[in-house]
Amino acid sequence: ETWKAGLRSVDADVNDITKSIVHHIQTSLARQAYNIDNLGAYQATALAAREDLIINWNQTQMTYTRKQPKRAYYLSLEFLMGRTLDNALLNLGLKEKFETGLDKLGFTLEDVLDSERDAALGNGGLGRLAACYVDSGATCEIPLWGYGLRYHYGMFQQLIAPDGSQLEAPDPWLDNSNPWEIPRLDVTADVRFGGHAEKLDKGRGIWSGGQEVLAVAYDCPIPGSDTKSTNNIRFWSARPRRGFDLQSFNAGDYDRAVETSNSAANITNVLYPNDNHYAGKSLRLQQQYFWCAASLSDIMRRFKNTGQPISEFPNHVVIQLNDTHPTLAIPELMRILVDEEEVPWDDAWQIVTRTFAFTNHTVLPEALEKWPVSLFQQLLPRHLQIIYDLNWTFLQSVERKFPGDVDKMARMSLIEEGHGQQIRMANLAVLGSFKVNGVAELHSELVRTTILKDFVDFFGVDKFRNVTNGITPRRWLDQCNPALSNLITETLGSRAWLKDLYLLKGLLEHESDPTFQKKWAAAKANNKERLAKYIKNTLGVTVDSKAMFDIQVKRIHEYKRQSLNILGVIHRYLTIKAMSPEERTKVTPRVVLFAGKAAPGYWMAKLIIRLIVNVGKVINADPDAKGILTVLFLPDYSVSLAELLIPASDISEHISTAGTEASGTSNMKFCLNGGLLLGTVDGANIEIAEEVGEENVFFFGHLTPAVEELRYQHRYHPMPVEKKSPALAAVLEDIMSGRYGDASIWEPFVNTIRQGDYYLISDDFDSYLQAQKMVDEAYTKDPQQWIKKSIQTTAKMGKFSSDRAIMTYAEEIWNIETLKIN
Ligand code: DL6
Repeated sequence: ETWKAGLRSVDADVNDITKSIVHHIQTSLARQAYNIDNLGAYQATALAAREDLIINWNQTQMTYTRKQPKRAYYLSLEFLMGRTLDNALLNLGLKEKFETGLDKLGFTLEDVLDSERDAALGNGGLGRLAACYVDSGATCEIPLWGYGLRYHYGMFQQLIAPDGSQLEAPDPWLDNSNPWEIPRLDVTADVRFGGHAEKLDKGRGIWSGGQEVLAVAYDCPIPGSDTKSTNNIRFWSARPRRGFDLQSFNAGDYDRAVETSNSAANITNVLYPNDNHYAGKSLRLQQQYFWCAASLSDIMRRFKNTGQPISEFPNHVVIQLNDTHPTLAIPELMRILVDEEEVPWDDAWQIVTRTFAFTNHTVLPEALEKWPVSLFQQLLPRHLQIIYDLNWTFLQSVERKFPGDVDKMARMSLIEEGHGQQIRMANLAVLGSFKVNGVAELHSELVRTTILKDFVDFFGVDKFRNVTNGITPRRWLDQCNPALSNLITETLGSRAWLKDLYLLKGLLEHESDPTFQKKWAAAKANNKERLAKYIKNTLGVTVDSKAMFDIQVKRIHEYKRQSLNILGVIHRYLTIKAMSPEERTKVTPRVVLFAGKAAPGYWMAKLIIRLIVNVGKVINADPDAKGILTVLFLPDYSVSLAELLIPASDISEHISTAGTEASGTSNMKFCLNGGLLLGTVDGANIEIAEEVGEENVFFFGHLTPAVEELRYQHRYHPMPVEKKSPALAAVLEDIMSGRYGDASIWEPFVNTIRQGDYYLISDDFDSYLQAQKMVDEAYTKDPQQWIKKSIQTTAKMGKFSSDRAIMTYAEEIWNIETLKIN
């Protein structure tokens, strides 16, 4: 009834929409329609669209309450959402009508969409994956909620100083208010820190004292595409339990009273800007516990409302742990069950181990979380007792299975012994979960055979599996690339491909049709021009949109080897410099684009950015390279910038040292948009090649099994770069010549390659150049063939929809059913 009583559906009238926007300008924003800027128009439009989302949201939640399906919860410290308005309008099927409505009011939808600030509550792939998964959950009508933290400051803003260095500025993204969140000031949880824990009989305990912090819920509706199913991410914000520390206040110590309230609110202040790197900060542990405790209390309350006995918990609830960050949810659920619900210890452990599933996202040792026992003792004394008790029983069973294998026991223990004991979160996550998965075939295999091998021996291989990542085709094609999306829809005759990505295969019928090829090329050209315009507006640089666009965008990390790319660029530059003017006319013109943030404390990554910027400056100013090579670093990479860059690539680079990139997801985005892939045999690159055909990707470099041996060689039998790769030696020499700035600046970087070369730059350099040569030839010699490759690539990307990935979780891990919302 509410639905019919005046809210829009897909057949809404444009006048309704215009009225609703004006209504929000006047009443929600308290402004006049004739005196409103783009930001105001955006806010009013968002509020108008939100009404539709909320109606669907209510309907969805009501259905869940009535039908009590088993529900999945995705616990992720990061949700890299980007902008919401465009996505919401597309999913509601109302984009065109809003466009017309805004036009009537004198605004362009494009300007209005551009006024939205990105919600950057994540670092990179892991957080963006979570955002794609909730989109797919709603689209596939799965009862799936996300739980996260409402950071006041998102991912820092990246600025580039005149000398090329990265500078960081805060991202107070909530300053203009956030129309997409619904504060639930009545949905709260008390979260305790510190105090002391006492053990009672039968494993039970009491935890008291310390400081209590209040978690307050903010809900963000997640609409599915072309369905009423609208799920939720519940973000927690920290508040002091009482406004003040009353004791200090009464004692006249006002400053101290304010400090307590500040320290509580600090918990959700800022997102830690580390990607694939564990920093061990106490506040981060507080964030993790705050979020796990609030989420579990919420989940438990909802479960109890069903009236089911506690033993039924795992039949109604499944919790996916996005990496080890939410591992504390395991001892927290134990604590709730044993201490609060008085469930016997063994029964409680049964419930816990039927509730959690764990996704590992990296095998890099520097990313594995280990928390000092001393910190736990101070902040979470009861959880420490629970972990010790779990470990005691666990190690006994290891001993029974592998008698006398003390090394194995030491490796598998939840506690690492050393100068100070540390808690191994990955071991705890595996012990407490019924399934563990990696994020691409190769990665899952490496998880099974390296970091978790002992656990595979102990639990059996069935507990360990793979779910290859995916991306949502709604945002990553339909929304970001309307030119191509429209062409695909026109060619396939409907938009059904957006919810069944395998339908893209239908494009293959047209791959040789010159008219279709022309249209395909025109869409790419359009996207390149759009990007060139952005570059002109932001950097003041003119790039030739007819040149090949070669793009590498991702976090800056040594393992991702932006260094290999820039060294290759210098090689290209030196080759051009050595050519005659006549020879230069035969060079395939290239625009090489980089973007990505370095963790503020990652000195070498920041030096790599500085090198890229300075190499770009020299090349872009050199008349010898004019028109054939342009190199740019685009500052402040974000989801929105990715939406502009990805559709414009001819070739994109995914060139990590083999075995280091768990999956990668931008590789999928580029290929879905018809960009070809240049990469190593790593992560999801391998499965992309399997799907699109090896003839359509440019592979190079050593394979994973060779890596260990090569590293051994570097350590014990180093070979001078001059001997291994004269081409690389010439590049390093050029850097040290001072052409790009004083040699002393770059020396530490050059030394990483000359000494140790952990990421195997010197081993892969020549093969990289060879692959680049093949890219040049393929692009220049037969442009039509290139277009065909591009069509084939898009057409064969069906597997990489996050709908496929989320359905695999639902059917094969969560054992959960879809639920239609009427
Ligand atoms: O699974 C999402 C994403 C992968 O695509 C990347 O390959 C991987 O590096 C990333 N992993 C992390 C791990 N960080 N932590 N913690 O971000 O996950």
